[in-house]
Amino acid sequence: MQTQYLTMAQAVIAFLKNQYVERDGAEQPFFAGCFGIFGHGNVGGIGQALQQMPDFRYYQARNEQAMVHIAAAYAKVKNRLQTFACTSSIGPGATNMVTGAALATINRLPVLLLPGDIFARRNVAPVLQQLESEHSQDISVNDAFKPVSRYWDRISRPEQLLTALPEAMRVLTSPAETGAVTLALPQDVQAEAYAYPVAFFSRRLWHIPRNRPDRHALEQAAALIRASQRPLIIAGGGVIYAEATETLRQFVDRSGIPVGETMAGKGSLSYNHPLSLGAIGATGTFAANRLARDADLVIGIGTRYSDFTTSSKTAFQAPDVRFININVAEFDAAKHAALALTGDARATLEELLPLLNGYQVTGSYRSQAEQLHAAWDAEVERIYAIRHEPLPSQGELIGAVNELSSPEAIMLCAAGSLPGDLHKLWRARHPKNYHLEYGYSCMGYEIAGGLGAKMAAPDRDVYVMVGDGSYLMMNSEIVTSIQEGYKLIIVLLDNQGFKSIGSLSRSLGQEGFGTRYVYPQNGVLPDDTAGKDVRTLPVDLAANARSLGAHVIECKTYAEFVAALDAVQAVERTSVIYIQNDRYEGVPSYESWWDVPVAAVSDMPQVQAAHAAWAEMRKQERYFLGQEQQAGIPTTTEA
Ligand SMILES: Cc1ncc(C[n+]2csc(CCOP(=O)(O)OP(=O)(O)O)c2C)c(N)n1
Ligand SMILES: [Mg+2]
Repeated sequence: MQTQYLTMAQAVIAFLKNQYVERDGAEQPFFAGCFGIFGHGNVGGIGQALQQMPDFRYYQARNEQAMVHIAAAYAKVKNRLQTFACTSSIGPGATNMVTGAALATINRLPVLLLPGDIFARRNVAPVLQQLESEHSQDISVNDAFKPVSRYWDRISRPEQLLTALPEAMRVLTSPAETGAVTLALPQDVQAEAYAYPVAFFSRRLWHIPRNRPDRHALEQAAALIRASQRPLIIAGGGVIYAEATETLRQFVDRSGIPVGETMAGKGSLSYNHPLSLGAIGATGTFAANRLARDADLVIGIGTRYSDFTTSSKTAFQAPDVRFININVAEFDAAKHAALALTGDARATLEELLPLLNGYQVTGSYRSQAEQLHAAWDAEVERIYAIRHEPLPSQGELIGAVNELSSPEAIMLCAAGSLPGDLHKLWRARHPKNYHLEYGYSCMGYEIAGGLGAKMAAPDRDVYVMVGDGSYLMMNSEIVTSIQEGYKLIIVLLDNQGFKSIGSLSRSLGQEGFGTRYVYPQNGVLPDDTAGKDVRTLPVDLAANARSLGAHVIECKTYAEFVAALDAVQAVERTSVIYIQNDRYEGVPSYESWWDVPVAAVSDMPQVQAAHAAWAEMRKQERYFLGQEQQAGIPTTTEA
């Protein structure tokens, strides 16, 4: 057997650069390179290997969490067919990646994490940054990755790579299993050498399948659809990852079944299709939510039915509503006691189409859907046209970005009040136009994610929409975008704190406590009852962005904002458009609900009132049990 004497770390990189994927005949390398931050836990191992193999491009990040976000966003834009590896030192460098791992796993996005780990040989322990345990020497902080990884391993002998790396690739490239994969690499073993079989480093092609569902289930599904009176499609992220949007459009055109979209699925159908109802669920439109309420058949495609999609299980109120779920993951396909079509979204819709030959929803149902579509469009128009003063409203600023950005652009966001407003208001013109990380809704994803998106689609303009809270949590990758020459257009909306949680807090009767960025008064942070009677902080976010190398345009009015969106086109590097907006002028919710617990006991009458309203809404939450639906199943605590 031919062997090659390499360090474990060199073997990792030599293996990774030879992994390719293929779907529908198109081949590409699975890894676009490696992001990393070096410390004593990886500098002499993976760091040395990357230096020796410059054809596997190394990128510097500023924060380990951020680099995982970059990789996840990149993978999302690439429909999960390509990603980055991420290398960190041991200890804090490693645990900084845990949040990123959770985000990737929840959103079903492939990322490969290579945290350094404590010495396998142990004799010099405790090493710098080592967590010691008195009852085991086989524990390190990297064990914290286990619940947030789809595959986790620790490489304590160099030859373990021979079985670990293929498993890592199997999971990363599996449409159903994918998420974060963590290989903890002890710092001593990284630098140890071993005679690896040369065959281990030969080019390997991973075929990404388009699995087809069981034939019998397909026939049953066709029969259920034919028998339904008020069917509704919920399009989730799986539609976009499977590149099923064109097939979905055909399916909708032929059947007349209207479509509501989840956060990850928005853009599945162009916003101006007459059967597009836009966003569904807690942040949905009245169009989608009204049809969901009375639907007798819900066809979920590539959705995992988060509480935002189901309005905390209150969205579907028809007593005998049934579900058909098309999903690559059996786990998601089975949700809500559905008829499970376990398979790729595109392949499954292709199989279903001929079985529905001649089928159409009734004319009255179709025209109801089309009227709702038009009515919703008018509502968007109304909100885009608000000119709030002195500070503009978020809705009008979203309208300006939507209308003044190229239709080919990517708009990206993750947390705050923006996601809900964007879900309702953004007019998605292509499947990548609307990029929301809303599985984890992680403050700090925005700028890092924007960089990942831009690296994945350098020909598209990338608009990062970010609140002041998220901006303060992680703005460091502005520097990386400048270093690597990827231009981001960052729209920074400053409302001096948490508009989102402020409004949530008020809805619970709590007056926005702890959500404003103001000085304390008499040892307490003022809430919304203090009104304007507060001292604001001397923080200058525009100057902050400028100090990181960004081109900054500060605006005060809607007109200046519009001018800035135009001016930014001529700038070559990452730019920040800074504007203050109103904390209270919000976009309402439309016939939907989200279950957030309210204190059962309080001295404040508003909290008591909120609790009573909450208890009333909870009665609408449903279990879906299949054939015989049961409404009004008592909860254990309030039987
Ligand atoms: C990492 C993280 N911490 C906390 C939260 C909870 N949270 C959701 S939105 C939000 C406030 C966001 O503030 P900002 O970015 O200014 O947006 P705004 O609400 O003002 O629109 C918080 C704290 C979160 N989603 N992510
Ligand atoms: Mg804010």
